[in-house]
Amino acid sequence: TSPETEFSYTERDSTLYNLGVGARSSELRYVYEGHDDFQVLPTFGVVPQFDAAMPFGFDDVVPNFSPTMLLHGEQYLEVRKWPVPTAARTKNYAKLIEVVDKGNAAVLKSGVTTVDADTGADLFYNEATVFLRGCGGFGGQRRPGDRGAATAPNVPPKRLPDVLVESKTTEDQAAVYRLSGDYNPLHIDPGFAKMGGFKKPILHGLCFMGVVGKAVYERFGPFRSIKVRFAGTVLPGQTLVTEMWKEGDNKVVFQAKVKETGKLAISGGGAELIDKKLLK
Ligand code: HDC
Repeated sequence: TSPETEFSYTERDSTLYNLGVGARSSELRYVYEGHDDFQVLPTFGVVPQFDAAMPFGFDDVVPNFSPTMLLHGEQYLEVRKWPVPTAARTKNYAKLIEVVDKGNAAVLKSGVTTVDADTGADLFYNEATVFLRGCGGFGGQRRPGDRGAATAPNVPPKRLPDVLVESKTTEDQAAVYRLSGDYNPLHIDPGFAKMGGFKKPILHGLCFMGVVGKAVYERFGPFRSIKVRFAGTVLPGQTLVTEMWKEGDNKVVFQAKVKETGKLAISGGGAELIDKKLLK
């Protein structure tokens, strides 16, 4: 476990995050702090983890690490307080969960707990999986561990989706999203993107997780957890088509495709819904 780090955010950061994952100026509850129902989208919970001090260096745990070859593979987020505060002072604690050897690549999972620095109450828990191309073959474990909802495969049922939502991103989506704390040059610097094997900068995984999470939240309401696999890259300006299936009383399984190519961007999506009556 790492030393704790502090991360504070304000209503301005909440609005900037909402804009970064596709909120429009017509959606006043996301962009105007004076609105009666002003709120930050629940996937904001992935933001504080970026300030956590990781208790390891990539070079210490995998061979051949290169920042240009790092891709975000999966993300699991627990939202432990509703409504999500639109401003808070937080403390963050990070841990290394596991490093999996996929042959060509390594898959590294880390966890970050975020608590309210003033009350000590839990706010968020995150598990991030990074896919480290060219870092495998070190003789490590081949399969990730099973940690319930954090690792559930969330296979969509065979029937047609119950709900389908199209969300167009803008050409400037990554340039805005990065201001929420992921300054990886892969999303803004054409030269860096080329070194990583991409013709141009690609969208942050957590940006399109936010776009898709917004669709899930707006149709199904608050969730206690959300998990995604980043199955394919997305370019700023492309349109995401989110397909959702309600399974039982409190689960939504979802995936998202890039409309322009038909390719999967998010697979194995799952959200565990909260009974709204419990929030009153
Ligand atoms: O799926 C491929 C891909 O390109 N996915 C999209 C990646 C992407 O666009 N991510 C978002 C952008 S990058 C980003 O946002 C970085 C960010 O700035 C920093 C994040 C920092 C987070 C830290 C927070 C604190 C790809 C390349 C990932 C895999 O494709 P292939 O190489 O073709 O793999 P494949 O042959 O299908 O499978 C090989 C084994 O790997 C497992 N696997 C596949 N995709 C995975 C994955 N594991 C985790 N995550 C994924 N996305 C497969 O299951 C397979 O395992 P096995 O051999 O055991 O079956």
